[in-house]
Amino acid sequence: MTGKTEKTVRTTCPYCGVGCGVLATPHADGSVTVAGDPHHPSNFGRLCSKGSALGETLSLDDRLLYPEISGKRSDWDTALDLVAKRFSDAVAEHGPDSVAFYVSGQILTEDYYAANKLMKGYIGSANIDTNSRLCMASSVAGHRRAFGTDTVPGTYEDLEQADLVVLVGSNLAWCHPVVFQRLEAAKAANPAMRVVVVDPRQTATCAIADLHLALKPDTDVALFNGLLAFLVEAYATNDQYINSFTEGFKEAVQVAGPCEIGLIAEKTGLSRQDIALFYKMVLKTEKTVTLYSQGVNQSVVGTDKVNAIINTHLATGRIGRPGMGPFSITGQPNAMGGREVGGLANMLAAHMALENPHHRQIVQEFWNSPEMASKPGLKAVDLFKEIRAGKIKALWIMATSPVDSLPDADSVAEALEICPFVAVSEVTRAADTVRYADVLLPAAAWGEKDGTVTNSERRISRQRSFLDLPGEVRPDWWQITQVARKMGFGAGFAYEDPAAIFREHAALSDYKNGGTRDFDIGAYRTVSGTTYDALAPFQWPQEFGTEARETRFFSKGGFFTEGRKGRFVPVSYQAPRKRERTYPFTLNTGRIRDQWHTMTRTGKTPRLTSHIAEPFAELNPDDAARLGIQAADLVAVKSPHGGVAVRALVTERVKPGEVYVPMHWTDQFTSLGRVDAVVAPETDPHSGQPGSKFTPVSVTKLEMAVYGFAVLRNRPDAVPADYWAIAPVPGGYRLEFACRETVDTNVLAARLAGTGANDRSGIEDPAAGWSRQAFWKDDTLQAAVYFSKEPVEVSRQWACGLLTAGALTSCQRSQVLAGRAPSDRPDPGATVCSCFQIGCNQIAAAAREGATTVKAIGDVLEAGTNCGSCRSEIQALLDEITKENPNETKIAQAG
Ligand SMILES: Nc1nc2c(c(=O)[nH]1)N[C@H]1C(S)=C(S)[C@@H](COP(=O)(O)OP(=O)(O)OC[C@H]3O[C@@H](n4cnc5c(=O)[nH]c(N)nc54)[C@H](O)[C@@H]3O)O[C@H]1N2
Ligand SMILES: Nc1nc2c(c(=O)[nH]1)N[C@H]1C(S)=C(S)[C@@H](COP(=O)(O)OP(=O)(O)OC[C@H]3O[C@@H](n4cnc5c(=O)[nH]c(N)nc54)[C@H](O)[C@@H]3O)O[C@H]1N2
Ligand code: SF4
Ligand SMILES: [Mo]
Repeated sequence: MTGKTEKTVRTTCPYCGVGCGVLATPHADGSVTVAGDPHHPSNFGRLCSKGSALGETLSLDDRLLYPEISGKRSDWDTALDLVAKRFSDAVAEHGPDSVAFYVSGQILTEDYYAANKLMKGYIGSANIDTNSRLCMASSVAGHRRAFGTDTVPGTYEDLEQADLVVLVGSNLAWCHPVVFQRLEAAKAANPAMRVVVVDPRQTATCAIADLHLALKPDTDVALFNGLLAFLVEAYATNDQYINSFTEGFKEAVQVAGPCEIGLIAEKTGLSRQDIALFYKMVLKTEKTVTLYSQGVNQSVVGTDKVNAIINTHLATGRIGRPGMGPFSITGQPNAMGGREVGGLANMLAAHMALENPHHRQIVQEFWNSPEMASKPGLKAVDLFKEIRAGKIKALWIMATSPVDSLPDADSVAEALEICPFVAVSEVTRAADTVRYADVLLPAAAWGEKDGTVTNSERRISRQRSFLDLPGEVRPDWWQITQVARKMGFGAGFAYEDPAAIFREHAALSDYKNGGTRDFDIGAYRTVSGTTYDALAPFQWPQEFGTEARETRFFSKGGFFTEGRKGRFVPVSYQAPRKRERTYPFTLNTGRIRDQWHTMTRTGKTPRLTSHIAEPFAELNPDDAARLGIQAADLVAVKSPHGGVAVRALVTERVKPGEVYVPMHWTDQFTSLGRVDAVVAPETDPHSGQPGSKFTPVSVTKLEMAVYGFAVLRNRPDAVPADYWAIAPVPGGYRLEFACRETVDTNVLAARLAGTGANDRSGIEDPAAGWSRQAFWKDDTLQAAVYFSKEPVEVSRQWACGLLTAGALTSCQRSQVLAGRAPSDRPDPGATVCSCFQIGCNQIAAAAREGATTVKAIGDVLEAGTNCGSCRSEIQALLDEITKENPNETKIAQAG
C-alpha cells in the first residue's frame, strides 16, 4: 500500500450510513492517519471506534491483487472475456433471466449505476438484487406504500431539534455511534428531551433512554397500532393535515382497532403503565421523531411495522418539519445510493418504478436501451433458491458475502456450488464467499477508489482515493464497464471515469422529471471532472439551476402517489409464530460495537477485536440455570437449518426465551459461528426482506473435555479442536478453543505454537486436568497455551500483553506459567474503551475511588474521551457499580 502524496484528502467513512467525513493523510512509510472532518455536516469532526481505526485496516494482508480463474492467477483481459462470454452464452441459450448480479450497499453510486444499467437496460433482466434486500427493503416498501416513492423525509438535525426521540429496533449507540453522540449532546443541552428505546433486548443505547420498552419480538405493530388508536381517541390527530394531504385514514384507524391497553400489554408483554406512559409522551410532544432500523425492517412483518410507524406521523402531521418525522436510518455507507440507482430487483433507476410503463419508457429512452427489463427480478432469498434449483447459469457477486449474510446460509453455499458460473469481485481472499468463485476479480478498496455515497439523510458525499491501486486491482465500475463492452454494449458504457457516470446519473434524475419524482439532482447533470473532484457534501433534491440547501419532504403534502396524497396503510397485527417444543427459544441476531459485518476489515485490527474477541450467545440467567449452563460455557444454538457453537454470555439484558447471537463471525475467525446458517429463510411478503431477528431455535450446553486459551505469535494453519475462535492482538493472536475428547496437551500445544521457538517450559497437574505451556525464543514469548477441564480462567488482557512485553526475566517467565498478572500490574479486565485500551476492572477501580460519572472516568483514565463510542457502556458499568436501577429512576424522571 502506498500513499499518492502526503496530502490530506477529504473522503467519507466506508462503514455505516451516518456517512461521516474523514480526513485521510497517507505517509511515506505506508501508514495512514485518519481524523474526523470538522466541516462535514454529518459528523462535524467526530468519528466512532470503527472510523478512528480505519488507518489500521488498510494493510495488504490477504488482499486479492490479481484476477484469478479457477484459483490460478490470470490477467484482466482473459478474466473479463470469460465473464462476458459466460453471461452472453447463458443469455443466448436460456434467455436474460438465466443470469443475475448480487451486489451491495457498499459499492459506490457509480459502480451501482453501471451494474443496474447493464442488467436492466442491456441484458434485459431485472435479476439484480443487493444485500440491501436484507437491510432496507422493508423501509423501501413501506415508504413506497405510504409516500408513493422511497423517500426519507427528514434530516439528522431533526433528532437534535426533537423533544421526543423514539428509537425502534435500533441499537444506535453501537450501530450509528456518531448520530447517537449528536443525540446524546442534544439531550444534554435540552433537559426536556426524552428518549424511548423499543427493543426486546437491553442494549448500550438504553444508557440514554428515559424509557426502555422491552417488547416481545415482532410485536411492534400492536404497539404502534395502539398508539394510532390512542391518538385518535385522545383527539390528538391533525385533522387539517389528514384532510388536505392524505387518504385512507379512516380505514387504517378501523383496522388498528380500539386502544385497549390491556390487550396491547398482553400482546407485547409490556406493562400497562409503560405503554400508557409512552403513549402520553407521544401525545404531549409535537416534536417527535421515530427512528427505526433492523428491529423493524428485518422481520416477516417488517413492511407493516414501517407503515404502522408512518401512520402515527401522518395522523399527527408530524412529518417533514424541523424536529419531527419517521426516520428510517440506513445501515451501509451507500444503502441510499443503491436505492437511488434502482439497485433492487423491483426498482428502476432514479427512484422510478419498474412496474410503471411510463417510467420504463423514460429510462429506456434515456439509456437508448436495446432490451429493457419489464418485470421485477428475483429478490435475494428467492434468487438463491432459484440458483440452487439450477435456473441461474451465471452469477456475479460484488462486495457482499452471501454465504455468511443470507439466511439459511448453508443452502446458499450449496447454491453457489451448483451454479455453473460464479464471478466474485472482492478486496480480500479471507472472505468465505471467495471459495465459491470460478473467477475472482480483485476490487479497489476504500482509499483506492473514487465516487459518491449517499447517507441516511439523503446527503451525497465523495469518497476520494488517497492510495495507489495495489497490484492489478481495479474499481468495480471499471470491471462492469469492461464486461459490458465485451458483451457488445460499448455504446452504453463509454465511461472513462466515475465523474462521467455520475453526470449521467444526475441527468437521468432530472430527465422528464418536472417535480414528479422525488430524486432529482439535476444540478449536477453537467458537472465537470474538476467540480466533481471538489464536490462538497449536498442533500438531494437539488434541481437543475438551484443551490445546495437543507431539504425535507411532505410538511405540506406533495407526496409522489398518483393523487399526490400520502397514504395511510391499514395494517393488522399478526401474532408472531409460537415457539415450538423442539425449538423453544427465539434467536435474535445483530451487531456489536467494534465489528463491521463479516469482519473482513474490522477483524484485522487488535484495537477493534479487543472489545469482544469471540462469538457469543446472550442468554437469560433463568434459562441458563434451567439448562445447566454457566457463564463461559460453550453452547450450541440450532434450528432445522443449521447450528453455531458459541460462548454463553449469561445476562439479564435478554428476556427468558430469547437468545442473541452477533452476525459477524465467519469461518475465517471461528469453527462454527456463521449465525445465518441457523436463520430461517422466511421473508416479508411485501419487501422480500428476511426476518433475520426471529428464528425458533434450541440452546444446549456443549460438553467439552478440555478447554483452552492461547496467545500465539503466529496464526496456526489449522486449529485441531472442536471449537475455536481466533482474533489478532498486538504482536500475534489470541485463541480460544475446546475439545470434546481428552487430548495430548503437549502435542496440541506444540501444533499451536508452530515453529520459531527454541525453548519450552511447562507445568501440569494431570489429575486436576490442567496444563500450561510456554514456548520461547530466547526470553521472548512465542506462545503460551493454557488447558483446563473448565473454561480457562486466565486474564485475557494480561496474557495478550505478553506478546509485546519483549524479553522477560525468569520471575516474569514463571508468572506466564502461573497464568496470573503480577500484583503490581493488576488485570485491566475486558476492554471497554478500544481507543485507550481501558478495561472494565480499571473503570470499576476508578469508580470506587470516586469517579462515578462518565466525565470523571474520562478525566482519570481518558476512557471515552476520543471517539466516545464506549461512553454508553461506561455509563452502564457505573450504573451497575452504583447499584442504581437505571430504568426505574429514568422512568420516574420522565413521568
Ligand atoms: N458496529 C457496527 N455498526 C453497524 C454495522 C455493523 O456491522 N457494525 N452495520 C451497519 C448496517 S449495514 C446496519 S443495517 C445497521 C443496523 O443497525 P441496527 O438496526 O441498530 O442494529 P442491529 O443490531 O442489527 O439491530 C437493532 C436492534 O433490533 C432489535 N430487535 C430485534 N427484534 C426486534 C423486534 O421485534 N422489535 C424491535 N423493536 N427491535 C428488535 C435487536 O435486539 C437489536 O438491538 O448498522 C450499521 N452499523
Ligand atoms: N442474521 C443476520 N444476518 C444479517 C443481518 C443481521 O442483522 N442478522 N444483517 C443484514 C444486513 S443489514 C446487511 S447490510 C448484510 C451485510 O452482509 P455482507 O454484505 O455479506 O457483509 P460485508 O462483510 O459487509 O461484505 C462486504 C464484502 O465486500 C468486500 N468489499 C469491501 N469493499 C469492497 C469494494 O469496494 N468492492 C468489492 N467488490 N468488495 C468490497 C468486503 O471485503 C466483504 O467481503 O448482512 C445481513 N445479514
Ligand atoms: S459513525 Fe462510525 S462507522 Fe459510521 S460513518 Fe461515522 S465513523 Fe464511520
Ligand atoms: Mo445493513
